[in-house]
Amino acid sequence: MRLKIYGDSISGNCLKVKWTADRLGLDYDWVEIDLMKGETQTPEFRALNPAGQVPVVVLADGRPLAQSNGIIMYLAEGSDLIPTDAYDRARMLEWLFWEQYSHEPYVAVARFQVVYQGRSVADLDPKLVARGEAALQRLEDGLEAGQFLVGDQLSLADVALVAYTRLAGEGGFDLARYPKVQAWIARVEAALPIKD
Ligand SMILES: N[C@@H](CCC(=O)N[C@@H](CS)C(=O)NCC(=O)O)C(=O)O
Repeated sequence: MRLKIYGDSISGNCLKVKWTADRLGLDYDWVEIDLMKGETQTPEFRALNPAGQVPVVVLADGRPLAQSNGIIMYLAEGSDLIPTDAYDRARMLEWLFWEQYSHEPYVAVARFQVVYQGRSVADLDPKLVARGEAALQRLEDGLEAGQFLVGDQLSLADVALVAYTRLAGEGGFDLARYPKVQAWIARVEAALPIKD
């Protein structure tokens, strides 16, 4: 058996896993799961991930693993996507935890509501928009010191955070207000590489 990645191509959380596997040159099968059709809620899928969410991977030995950032940490173990220095590695984790709690719930959710639920940008909850803008500003400030989020080397922090940041415009955010973020998106897209 080889690695299987269960994901929906509309989901940045799933694409993170794909880009990491591609960058590492891993052999894998991509299994497309349509979350809009409820395919994450079937008994078969919930046997893989009781949380009923993509992404999920099934390792070559049959063990399943969920949570995008947990999966990319596992896949990238020992690679140059994880800094060897303990402090830099912890800073990468700082970004990964922040992404799931303070960025994705606003930047990704705004995009989801606009693109997939048909809500107009003007009708988005102002608190959601304000928190998304704060997250984008936090990224802008975080890019003051280097080319990538942890110094000058691409790490999983960049892979995870670029996933929804590059699509923030679809949720009504104006990326032109964050020039360092825009330049960083282009650098990360080229480094992975990300093909649309
Ligand atoms: N914290 C999880 C979030 C996963 C998640 O929210 N997955 C969404 C797609 S982006 C999903 O499967 N939603 C379907 C559902 O909740 O029913 C991760 O990083 O993997």
